[in-house]
Amino acid sequence: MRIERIEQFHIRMPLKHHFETSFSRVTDMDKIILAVYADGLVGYGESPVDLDPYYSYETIETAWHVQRDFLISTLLGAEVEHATEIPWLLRRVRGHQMAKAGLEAAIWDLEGKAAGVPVSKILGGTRDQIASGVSIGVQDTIAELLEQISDYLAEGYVRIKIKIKPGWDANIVDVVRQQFPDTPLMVDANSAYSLADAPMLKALDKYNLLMIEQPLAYDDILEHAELQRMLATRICLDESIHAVSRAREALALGSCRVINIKPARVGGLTHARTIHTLCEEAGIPVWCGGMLESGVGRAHNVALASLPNFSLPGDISGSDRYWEQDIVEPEFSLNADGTMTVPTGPGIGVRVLRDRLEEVAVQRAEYRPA
Ligand code: OSB
Ligand code: MG
Repeated sequence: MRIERIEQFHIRMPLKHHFETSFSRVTDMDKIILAVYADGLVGYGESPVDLDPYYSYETIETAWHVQRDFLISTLLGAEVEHATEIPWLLRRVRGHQMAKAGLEAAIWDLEGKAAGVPVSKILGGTRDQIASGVSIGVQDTIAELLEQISDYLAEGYVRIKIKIKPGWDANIVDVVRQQFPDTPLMVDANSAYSLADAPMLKALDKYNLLMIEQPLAYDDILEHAELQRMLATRICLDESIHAVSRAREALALGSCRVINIKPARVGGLTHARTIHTLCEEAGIPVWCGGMLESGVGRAHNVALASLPNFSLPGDISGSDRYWEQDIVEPEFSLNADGTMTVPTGPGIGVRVLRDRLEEVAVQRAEYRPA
């Protein structure tokens, strides 16, 4: 297929409930949606960048710029047979993984639509349903946190992740565990600690957590290996794994026993699948993380999570956990057993609501070959 036209949308949707991590609190979600046109079809992808460079160095503005001035100009007019060719086509631009991933995702959708096959199947997915967990931010009070946990468990979520930060960590886990002794529970520190905090992290061993996500620096591999040797609880890496090479390093050094794969963080679904398989060969389970994506990014995440080594519940929650109305139909929703069904239609398998997309867009641009 020949890429004829590309659109960018900066969308903003108010969150039902603020989301606080160790690095920020957000009340709206801002993301970039890409529409790529070829052979009379349109494919959609999402770059789940934030307004600020706190989770990653990429922001809405850097991704918009790198896409507009470098990536989109490379893709327009290009003949592409498979989405797996995209990382190679875009290799001249270093880093900017999320900017690249949104474009690659749109081409995965296009490839699926052209072939009449779901993206999950092209990727090699084997599951019809994926297990759904929920990631709960830092709250103003412990009572609010406990209430949110009970509400999400009542809805059917099969795994609870709570965000921790200095002052909201072992004390909070202790209260949560008293109230929910058997719930599959984990914590995510988003790089809030250093090796000097090893005693507090070691003290978490007694709470039977599924794992501790990204306790140390956002780009660290070495100190996590040292910390993992000190802990009984598994370490899961998120931020540190921003490329296939970083996964190889972490596996070689024993920096973690689980990896959270976010396709956008590693440069797209092609690289995400490679990491999935490297981990499988190393006996390391993976799960699919989230970046508060709209239904477009969520659809790609669900497709990826249908691969066999995604054996732990991920952060892929129902659309209604985030906002009043999504930009796709049907919305992603939880089944009674805490699973989410992998769409079976061509491409991402959900329809993008064009009117809704335009309604939530705060900026848009369109590009054609020069
Ligand atoms: O660290 O996993 C994270 C959201 C934004 C940035 C980083 C993270 C998260 C989440 C939310 O934990 C997961 C989701 O529900 O999308
Ligand atoms: Mg995380």
